[in-house]
Amino acid sequence: LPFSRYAAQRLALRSSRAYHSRPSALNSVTEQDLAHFAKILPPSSILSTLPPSSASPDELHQYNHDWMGKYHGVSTTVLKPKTTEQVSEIVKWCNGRRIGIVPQGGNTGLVGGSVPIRDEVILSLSNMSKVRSFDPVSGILVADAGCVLQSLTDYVAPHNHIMPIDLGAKGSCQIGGNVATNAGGLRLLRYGSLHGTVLGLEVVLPDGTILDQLTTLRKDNTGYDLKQLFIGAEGTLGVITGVSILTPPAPQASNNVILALPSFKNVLPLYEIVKRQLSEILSAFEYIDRTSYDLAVKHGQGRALSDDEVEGAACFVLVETSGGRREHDEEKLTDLLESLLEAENPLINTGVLSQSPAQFSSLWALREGVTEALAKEGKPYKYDISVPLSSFQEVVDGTREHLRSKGLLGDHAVKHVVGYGHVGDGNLHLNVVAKSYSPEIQAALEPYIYEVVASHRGSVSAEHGIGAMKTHALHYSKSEASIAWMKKLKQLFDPHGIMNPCKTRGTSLAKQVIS
Ligand code: FAD
Ligand code: 2HG
Ligand code: ZN
Repeated sequence: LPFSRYAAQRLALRSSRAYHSRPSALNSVTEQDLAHFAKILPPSSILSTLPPSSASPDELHQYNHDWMGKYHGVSTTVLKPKTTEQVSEIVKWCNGRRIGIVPQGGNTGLVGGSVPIRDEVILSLSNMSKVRSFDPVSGILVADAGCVLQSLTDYVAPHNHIMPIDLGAKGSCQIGGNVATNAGGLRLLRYGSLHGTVLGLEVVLPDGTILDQLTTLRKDNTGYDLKQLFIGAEGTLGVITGVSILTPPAPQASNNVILALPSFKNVLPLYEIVKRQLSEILSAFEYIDRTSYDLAVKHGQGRALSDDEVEGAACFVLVETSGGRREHDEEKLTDLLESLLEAENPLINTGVLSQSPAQFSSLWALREGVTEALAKEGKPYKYDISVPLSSFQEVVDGTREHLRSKGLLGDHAVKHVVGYGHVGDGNLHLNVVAKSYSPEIQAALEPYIYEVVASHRGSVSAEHGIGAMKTHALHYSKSEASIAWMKKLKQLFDPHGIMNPCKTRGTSLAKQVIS
């Protein structure tokens, strides 16, 4: 569709939406509720500002505020169950009393989905952190949802396995949170999405029913694959309490190289060559523009390349190989580098090959550390979008020019507009780093960016989800029929709207919590 018609259709949809359950229909936690929770959980698993607990609001701060400091809730009560049965009892009670629940993992989500809109109960999974079983032959791991991703990586490592997912937040995010957001991360190119690697889930439904789908079977075609509904549902359909996941064998050899490019135009032809030459050993192809690189270095993420190496670089690509034989992989990578550098019109200025495990990690840190660097530089507005690869740069430059035209570019307002991301997955992270969050910048960015995405028939959320941030933007990427069926499913699973209210298909209320 030409953009104007497409946008007009979308706008019409927007005004026609009605929601089943509004947060105002939900109740606040009372002292009586707390007394009931005390029958389910020991005192050490309840944190509440209500009597008799009387914790200070400071003690609840880390649960009420998100990783970016952009979304804020005012929950009075955090519950930390240890067992699935306890989760079930809590959820059943909240359903009967119409109390909203926000499931919370590591609280590293980037769309405001993990913190309350108002004063919903926060159900933290962090006390559910046991590995239930691991089969070193099949590589199938069954774990509590609250296991931290890094701890699972460490658990399977001695068995020569790795987790199929890896991301910068691995030290804090939990496997349940990863599944709830269908997190993508740095290994998706090689191992695919969690829709493929998750074999089974245990979920507590909004009425307290424990849905045991924790199978360890690779193949099971007995009817609907219900677990898929909870992967990426962002806690709006139930609480994930257990995860069965296929862990791949650890590669025998991993190498990486960072390539400096004179222009973004060279990224796509480079990707084609790299795919062709490295074929089965290519495991990541990640992009960072020059400003992202400079900010990563400025804020201590990874070791800077030398002045010669970065001279004239407009952007960088990090290529990783994972294979079965070190000499074979190194030879392939060296051949690739040689052919790139010796080409008549080289696509790259230079390439830096890691020579040790420390250098390997340091090169990765330049890419993985961008998110943290941007948070140190200012207040980031994050747009994780799917658009055609060829448009990555145009979208970043267009946004910068748009902000300039509004007089918002400069140290007083927007300091940087940067692009980085997962080229191999067609996923651009467009970040706008501001001095502070402000209504003027927000109004300049939205719906501008969503309209650009819609004009490319792209996705407003490639991997981080909808959360509280994009509830009003779903229609830019989903058809009216899709949204209608999402609503029907939500109504079916959660007729009282207690599970993560106002998220994913929420109300404009969600916008008001942005500071
Ligand atoms: P939370 O932030 O606690 O919650 C996220 C959502 O899931 C919320 O809606 C919450 O209600 C729901 N939820 C959490 N646990 C459960 C549960 N057990 N049952 C039901 N619902 C639940 N994301 C990517 O996709 N790729 C990346 O590469 C990536 N890199 C990141 C790097 C950094 C430095 C940071 C800070 C974030 C990054 N993220 C990335 C975003 C975030 O880490 C992921 O979305 C992660 O999967 C969230 O896990 P969590 O345990 O922190 O979940
Ligand atoms: C990444 O790919 C994460 O590094 C975070 O998805 C992206 O900071 C972001 O916007
Ligand atoms: Zn990402």
